[in-house]
Amino acid sequence: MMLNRKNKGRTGRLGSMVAITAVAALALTACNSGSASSSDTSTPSAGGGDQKITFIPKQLNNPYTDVVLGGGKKGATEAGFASSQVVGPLEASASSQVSFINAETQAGTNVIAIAANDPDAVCTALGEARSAGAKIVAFDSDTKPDCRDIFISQVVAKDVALIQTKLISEQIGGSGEIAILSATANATNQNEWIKYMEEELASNPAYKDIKLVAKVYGDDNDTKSFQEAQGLMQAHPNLKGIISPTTVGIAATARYLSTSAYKGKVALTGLGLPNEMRPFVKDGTVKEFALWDPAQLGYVASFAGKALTDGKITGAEGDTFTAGELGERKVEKGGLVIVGPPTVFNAENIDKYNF
Ligand code: RAM
Repeated sequence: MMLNRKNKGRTGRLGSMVAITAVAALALTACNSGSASSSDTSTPSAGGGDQKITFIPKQLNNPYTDVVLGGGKKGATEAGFASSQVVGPLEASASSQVSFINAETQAGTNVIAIAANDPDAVCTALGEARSAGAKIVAFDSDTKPDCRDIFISQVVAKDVALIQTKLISEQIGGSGEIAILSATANATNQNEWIKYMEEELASNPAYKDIKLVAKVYGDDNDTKSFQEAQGLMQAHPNLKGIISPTTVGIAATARYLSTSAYKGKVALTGLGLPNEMRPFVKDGTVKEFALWDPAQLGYVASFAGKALTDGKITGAEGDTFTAGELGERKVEKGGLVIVGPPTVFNAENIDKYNF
């Protein structure tokens, strides 16, 4: 469990919950097939009347999503929602979340927490949900700011980019061709990180000998990501490194590299789940990568949703609310709430983390 320094002593219980809730969420999504799924996870009310929160992740069947939603469910119970549930598409395509939002509007759900697959495509549906009285919490991947009340962001977006450019530069010795293997082409979060990476590569003299030669999209689909990694190596024989700012992409790319002639020769970094990346760190395919604690993202999103629906905050700059054992959070400019710092994982520390 990763800790925010100021909250260190207080996060133990959340940490022990992560593994349990992640397993439960995995079990739920494993039962789903077809193009849409839902899981009702009603929990007893702790004073929230009949208030309901529904999480709509980018997609189900993504281990990252499962960890986020484990934290979200725990947060929902502690914050006092009468029930929490997860619904969402199996693919992270731009408009795939619209029908789920509409169903929540019909159901009179108090809080819709959404990781947007596209910043614009969800806006009309979210506007209708808000007209019907729902509060909208974006988490992980933002909507256009005027389509939601608040955005729970894992880490300052620019810092997510900077850590990855630094890691790839270190791993390729500061020069050579690199590529980015991202999630979907519309993903708000990945696109913002990539924008900052490109700016940094272009403006920081330390990176003047690094050349970004390709950006490809694995759509947060394991098979497509694996094939894109393979394609990159064929198209760019001089490639020295790959940044994959998505847990699905980095795991698939690591799997491809680990049994190829490029293992240990072509560097791979980005954002990964320690539990998925552990074998590839141990076998020498990957040296270092980064992430934050996904459970904390869902946990804070639930408390933000409760504060909004109770009228305690509006999402305005300077608003504060208490996120359970993670303590007080402040809303920054643009309705932004930052959850925690990124952590870098490598062979020395990876066994300390279980998510
Ligand atoms: C994938 C998703 C998610 C992102 C992580 C890092 O699981 O694209 O949105 O935050 O990677």
